[in-house]
Amino acid sequence: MEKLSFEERLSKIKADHNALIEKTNKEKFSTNGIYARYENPIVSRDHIPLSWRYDLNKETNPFLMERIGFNAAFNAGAIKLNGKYLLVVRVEGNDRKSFFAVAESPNGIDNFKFWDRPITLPQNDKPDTNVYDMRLTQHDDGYIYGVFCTERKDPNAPEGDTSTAMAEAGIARTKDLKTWERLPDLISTTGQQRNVVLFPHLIEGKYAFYTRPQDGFIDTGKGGGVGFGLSESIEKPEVKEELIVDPKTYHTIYEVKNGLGPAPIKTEYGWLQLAHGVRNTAAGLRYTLYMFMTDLEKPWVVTHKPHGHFIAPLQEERIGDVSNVVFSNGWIKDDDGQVKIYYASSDTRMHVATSTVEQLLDYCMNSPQDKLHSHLSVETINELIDKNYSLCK
Ligand code: M1P
Repeated sequence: MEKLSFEERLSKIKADHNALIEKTNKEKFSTNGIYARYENPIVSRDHIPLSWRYDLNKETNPFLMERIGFNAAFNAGAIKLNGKYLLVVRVEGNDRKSFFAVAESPNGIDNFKFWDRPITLPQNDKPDTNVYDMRLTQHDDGYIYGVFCTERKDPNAPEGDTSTAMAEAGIARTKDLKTWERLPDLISTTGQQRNVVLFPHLIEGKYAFYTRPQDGFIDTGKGGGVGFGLSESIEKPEVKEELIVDPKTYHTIYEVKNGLGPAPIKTEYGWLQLAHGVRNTAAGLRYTLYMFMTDLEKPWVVTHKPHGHFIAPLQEERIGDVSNVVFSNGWIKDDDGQVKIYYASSDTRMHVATSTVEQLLDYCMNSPQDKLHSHLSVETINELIDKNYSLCK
């Protein structure tokens, strides 16, 4: 291939980058009628600004090499602020460290552009080794909270074990996603926590958290299930009791573990909840998304739960750094009831799916439940066939 000069290379890299960011995204036809997928991923490592990657000075970087490499951009929290759709993206460097960076779009489905710099997250006494998967909650107290996983080396790991980690829930708050105040990590009843989400209202005058108690870093052990607990204070967050809202269950799509996605969406019929479920396969773990609803006044009580998965990895979504995974920790409800569901595929890139509150309620309230046995699944299918019988003639 013809060797390009520094200037030619720079101009090509800039043109390709702008074309990617400005590419319009088209809705695909939705066969399921519940939500629609889109043609293109909305954020990927290729969206990372050039000024984070290249030394753009010809003197110090004559080959115009990438000086800092990025591996993935995924698992984003989401919020709409001042009319803009903002994602707090988990960006992972080639060095395996994740951090947070805001990507902004005017319409929530394309033209996502990273802000000039990543988020500077203040550290507390125990510095984070790695941070990821921030859930954003606009709380009644006026702050936007970001609850995320902070990972550090397990102090009890045997000598020579350089991979066993401890996962805890880190908490930071902001009003503009630019300046962040770090609060202490959540203290809870189990050794480890991931997938912790702050509920937007106080309950009995206390801050309420959805949790995911687990015994180990990967294995939930005796723990597992989406939990719920109250904390007297947010400045000294501690949940002394966790009740299980939605347990992991034998031979389901959440048989190994599950965890809440974004903060729930309030509707007149209850809270819409999005979560991920993990099952075993011969090819390893498979992560899919599922939905349920909880009671308006008692958001720890499940009222409706459709069977099986809501979104599973499809086609190119199935392949990536950690294949066969979809994961979501962000969605945005617009004032007109449109819902933008942000999900990552295979720990690699971000996608959007769109639906409405009305469709999601219909899905949750009118889809059959998982009756946990094959013969009962057949019974449910036959009920639908009976209902349709005269209509099919
Ligand atoms: O690799 C899949 C996901 O694994 C973890 O999720 P969970 O805590 O439920 O196992 C997280 O590390 C998540 O970031 C990742 O997408």
